[in-house]
Amino acid sequence: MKTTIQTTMIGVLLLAGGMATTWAEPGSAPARLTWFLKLFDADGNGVLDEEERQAAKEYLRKKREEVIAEWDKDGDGKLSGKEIAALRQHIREKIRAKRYERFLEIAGEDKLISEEEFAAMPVFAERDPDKVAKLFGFLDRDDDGQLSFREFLLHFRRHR
Ligand SMILES: [Ca+2]
Ligand SMILES: [Ca+2]
Ligand SMILES: [Ca+2]
Repeated sequence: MKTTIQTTMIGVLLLAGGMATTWAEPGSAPARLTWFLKLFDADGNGVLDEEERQAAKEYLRKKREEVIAEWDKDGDGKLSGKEIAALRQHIREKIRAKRYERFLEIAGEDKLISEEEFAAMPVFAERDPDKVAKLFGFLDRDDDGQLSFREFLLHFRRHR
C-alpha cells in the first residue's frame, strides 16, 4: 500500500510539473523516479548530495500537503481510502488524456499509428529496428498494420 501511494505521489508530481508527456518508459516507476531525482541533481554528478536531497524532500512535502488539501473532501486532514481512490481515478484520467495527446502527435490525421510512424518515435532511435518491428507486431492485435489508441495503450501496460 505504501508503495502504491508513493508511486501515486510521483505521478502527481510529474503531472503537477506538466511532465507526464516525457517519453521515458512511462509505465515504469523506477524510470520515472530516476528522472524525477535528476531534477534535483543540481551539479549533475549522478547522485543526490545532502542539499539536493533536502530540496527534493522539501518539494515532496510541500506538494504532498497541497495534494491532501485538494483531495481531503471531508476535511479531516487525511486522505481516506475513498479519497485516495478518487485521486487515483483523477490521475489515471489525466495520464490517459496525456497519452491520447501523445498518440495523436505520433498518429497524425488518420489517428492510426503506422509501422513507420511507430519506428520514428524518438524513444526507439537507439533501438534495434528488428525489435521495434517485433514490438509493433505484438501491439497490433488485429493485424491490420496500424495501431489504434487501444493497441497503443498496450505499450504502457507491458512495462508495469
Ligand atoms: Ca479526509
Ligand atoms: Ca498515421
Ligand atoms: Ca491494429
